[in-house]
Amino acid sequence: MHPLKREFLALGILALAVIAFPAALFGYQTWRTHAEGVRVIDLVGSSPDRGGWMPDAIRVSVGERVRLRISSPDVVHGFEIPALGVHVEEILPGHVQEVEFAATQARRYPFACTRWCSVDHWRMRGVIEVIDPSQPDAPPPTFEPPLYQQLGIDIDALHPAQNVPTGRPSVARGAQLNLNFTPDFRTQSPGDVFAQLRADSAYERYDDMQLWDAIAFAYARSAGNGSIARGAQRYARDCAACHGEAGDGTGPAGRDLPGLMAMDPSTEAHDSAGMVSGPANFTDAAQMLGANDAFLQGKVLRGGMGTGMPEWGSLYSEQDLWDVVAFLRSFTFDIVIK
Ligand code: HEC
Ligand SMILES: [Cu+2]
Repeated sequence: MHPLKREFLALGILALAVIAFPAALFGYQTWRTHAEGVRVIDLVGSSPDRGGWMPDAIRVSVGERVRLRISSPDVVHGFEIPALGVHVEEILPGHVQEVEFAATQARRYPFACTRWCSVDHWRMRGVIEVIDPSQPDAPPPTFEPPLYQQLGIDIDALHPAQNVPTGRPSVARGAQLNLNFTPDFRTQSPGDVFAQLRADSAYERYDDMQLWDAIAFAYARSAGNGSIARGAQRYARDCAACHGEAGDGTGPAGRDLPGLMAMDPSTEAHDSAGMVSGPANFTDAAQMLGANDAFLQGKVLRGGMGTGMPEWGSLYSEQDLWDVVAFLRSFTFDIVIK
């Protein structure tokens, strides 16, 4: 071959490698995206101290088919868009997990990591904003105010019960008593119910502990086994790292949280300035029995606003919130979870 010809050939091959191959790849990807009518979005999840979700805000249109290609450069994460029923159990470092969805409603869909990937894990959240191109300025959907607001409850106030049982109220013992009352625990705290029963002459022959047992039983019955069991799973996944497996507020991720709100020094962990510096202790019977379910649900829904208690209202359904609240009662009442 003539040396010049050889050079042209080499150049030709080089050009093919430099231009044609990437172009073909690009073309393939665009073809793949468009041919299937799917918009592909890469989502990278790192622990919050390394940046969290990137991107953490995604904008798509109503009805648009979206494929998320999720990967992790550091540790194992999970992924969830609760309101769309999208759930990925595990995102292993170095692997790409794909999920698809199409949202039919124009609204914000928060998403989150579901694994305790670091102490700051609960900050690993993002949002998918679904817009309707034909109505870009449509007002956001209105929601009914949560029960604690409707009842005018101050969820930042202390709430000790007037009376505290000498032992742990037992659902099993309460069942034996066969007392028939069905309080509304959403609006009445167990302490309120106790005060009413104690003031009622019909219950004179029962001692205080018996009344508490009966209240524990009435609570377990009204919440239902399924709700308490589902709440137990959520608690283990989302709360135990701060509040502790035993509910005593000593979880590893609960240390060194900002404590901006001074509560009662006798009931909560405090820093040197006397501020609340730790997660609530659910084995503190006085506080728990003095709170109705609307209070507890409100706190979980809204969060602590600066105390380190995250808000869960954007990720949990109404039922999820009541479930986890029902489970919190098992730290005060002796409930067998089936
Ligand atoms: C990052 C740590 C952290 C996580 C995770 C966390 N909490 Fe908390 N939580 C706190 C702190 C700190 C407080 C105390 C300050 C406050 O009440 O805002 C608190 C307070 C609360 C209270 C108020 C108790 C009372 O008597 O006033 C409830 C109820 C509660 N948490 C429930 C939950 C539930 C349920 C979850 C899981 C879905 C959860 N928390 C997850 C840190 C956390
Ligand atoms: Cu995480």
